[in-house]
Amino acid sequence: MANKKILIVPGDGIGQEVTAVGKKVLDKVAAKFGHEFTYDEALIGHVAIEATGNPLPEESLAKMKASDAVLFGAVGHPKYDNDPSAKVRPEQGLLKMRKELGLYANLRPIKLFDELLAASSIKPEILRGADILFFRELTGDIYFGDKGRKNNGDTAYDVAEYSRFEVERIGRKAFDAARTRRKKLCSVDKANVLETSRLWREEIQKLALEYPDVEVEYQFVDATAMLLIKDPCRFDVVVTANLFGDILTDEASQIAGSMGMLASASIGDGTGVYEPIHGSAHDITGKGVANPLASILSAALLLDISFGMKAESELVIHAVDQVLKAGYRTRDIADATTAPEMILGTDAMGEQVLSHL
Ligand code: GGG
Repeated sequence: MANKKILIVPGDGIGQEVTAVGKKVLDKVAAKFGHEFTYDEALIGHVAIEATGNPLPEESLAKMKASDAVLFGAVGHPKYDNDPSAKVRPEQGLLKMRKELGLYANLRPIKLFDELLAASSIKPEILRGADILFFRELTGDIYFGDKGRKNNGDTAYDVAEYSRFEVERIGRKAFDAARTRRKKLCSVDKANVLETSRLWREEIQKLALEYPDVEVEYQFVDATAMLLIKDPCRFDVVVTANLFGDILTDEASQIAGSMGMLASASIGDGTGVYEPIHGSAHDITGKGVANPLASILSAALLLDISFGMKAESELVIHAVDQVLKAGYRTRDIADATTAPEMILGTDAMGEQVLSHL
């Protein structure tokens, strides 16, 4: 039995809807295993800007630091998309949270549940057995470098920077993970063009000497984008920079059937943050159709990584598997063969998972 403080940070759009379901799953797990989970809530993103003018209020940050883990939803709002001049934006809250909590490693498991082979746009014979663990570096790169305008605003710049220690620490996590899996690591960069990528590759090559049991390959990001679709099963652990990881994992979500299936764990120096890789999806917000499985699977990662509760985490993943085996789908993972009555909304899908816990 364990006492744990979990901070729920729903954020914007469908983040609110899916995080509520993720929390119910944590509640049920606590009851079943005799744990005591206590919860608090905090604001981030657009809802935080509306309430306080700040996308990550100090109060939210303090609560995050004081928690054992954070279950997070999403940030974003369409009103900023067409307003490039907006100085305060929801995503600033997300980046600040990562930096302040030292969350330099973002783990994104791309796991295809067999039942969803038909939901993917990739051919089943290419896809079957795909199981990739991405390590996206999360506190460096072009996201955090100097940015601005010059030449009277007619020229814009974003500077990409990496230091050796930043590559070494995420590289080490990726190599360690590869050792527990199929012992293959692919390091993705653009070393034929970018200086940051050349430093990245140097550091990974140095680390590789410490892990002779791990087979390492180096790929350029453009080739990786192609190989993920052509031959996803060739990959085991993939480690890459912030921007490349952001883009490649959205692409790789199609291996798992939908963005709505992909969970993530952001870890590093402090409190771990667990969230779906999808954003706020305002086009479907309030309609009750968002897929809650990424939030539920994020809760499973939280139990495993932050609390060391392996059995609890596996039970949640098994429950998701059972629900998919029974044929239930949200509309993003339904296909032409799914009967209309098997297509569930957010809460009904959550209830199905809860019924298997
Ligand atoms: N749950 C993920 C989320 O809110 N994504 C929105 C976003 O702005 N993502 C940018 C990033 O992950 O760097």
